[in-house]
Amino acid sequence: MAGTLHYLQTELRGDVALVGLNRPEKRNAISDAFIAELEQAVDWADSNAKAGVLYGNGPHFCAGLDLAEHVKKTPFEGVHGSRAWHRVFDKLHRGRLPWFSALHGAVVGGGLELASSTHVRVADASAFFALPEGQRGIFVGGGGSVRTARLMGVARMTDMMLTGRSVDAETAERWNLVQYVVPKGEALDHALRLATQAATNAEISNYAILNALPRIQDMAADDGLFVESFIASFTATSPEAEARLNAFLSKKAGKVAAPK
Ligand code: 1HE
Repeated sequence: MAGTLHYLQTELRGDVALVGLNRPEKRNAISDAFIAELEQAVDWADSNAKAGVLYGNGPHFCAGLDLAEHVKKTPFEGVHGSRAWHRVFDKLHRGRLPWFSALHGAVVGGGLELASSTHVRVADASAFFALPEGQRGIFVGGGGSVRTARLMGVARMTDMMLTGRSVDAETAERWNLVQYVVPKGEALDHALRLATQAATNAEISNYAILNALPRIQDMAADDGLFVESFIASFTATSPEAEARLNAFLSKKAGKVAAPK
């Protein structure tokens, strides 16, 4: 897989799949062919890794939808394009692996929708976030109205889309768009460290975290508690859980550390 794609760079680092957006001359703008390759890369990562890191080559993470390609599409082609983004981003968001994104420079439009499909976002101090769809005469089409709106809330997303406002990394962290802000140039290393750590978790726990938490959030409280009890019991009775619990009880597993 490594080196066989045109728009993406893939590499395995231990149990972590690194996927680099690699169309820097167009600021990693996402075309149909780009989305098709991203699907291949996610499938490859699912089969070969226990966690993934997404990052962008060049001065920006991602400029969003390839507007040069989009302007030539019919409305129905646009629908199919949007549905392809949904399918691929859903593979990221509710798939097998925890995905970490390393963000720098522009994280805009579909680039922010892509980042919203990863589970943990690490921004460096150069990152800025915007949803310029309103200015371009279009709407979000890569799952932003579902995922990005759930992260920062509808009021903030409405403001960003109506006013074209761009927000910096610190604001994005306050708004729950990203979980970490690190110095310029350090996002990839930081995301890789986090992914390496997550890759050591029990796979069944990671799967439940990725697939159950967002679904339970969308349920009524009573339904969520009921579903939670079954997932808790199912994961706790797995052989891997038994081994990990016994390792702790026999003092062979690490304790929880206080934050530094
Ligand atoms: C592009 C794109 C693109 C750059 N589609 N070609 N996204 C946007 O509205 C963002 C549009 N882009 C920008 O605002 C800027 O390019 C950036 C702030 C991201 C970067 O600025 P800069 O100065 O580093 O680069 P540049 O000179 O503007 O761009 C370099 C080249 O990339 C240039 O092409 P060139 O042939 O003149 O060299 C740009 O035209 C090209 N380029 N961005 C196509 N997006 C599923 S729905 C999602 C809806 C959306 O994503 S809407 C938001 C679209």
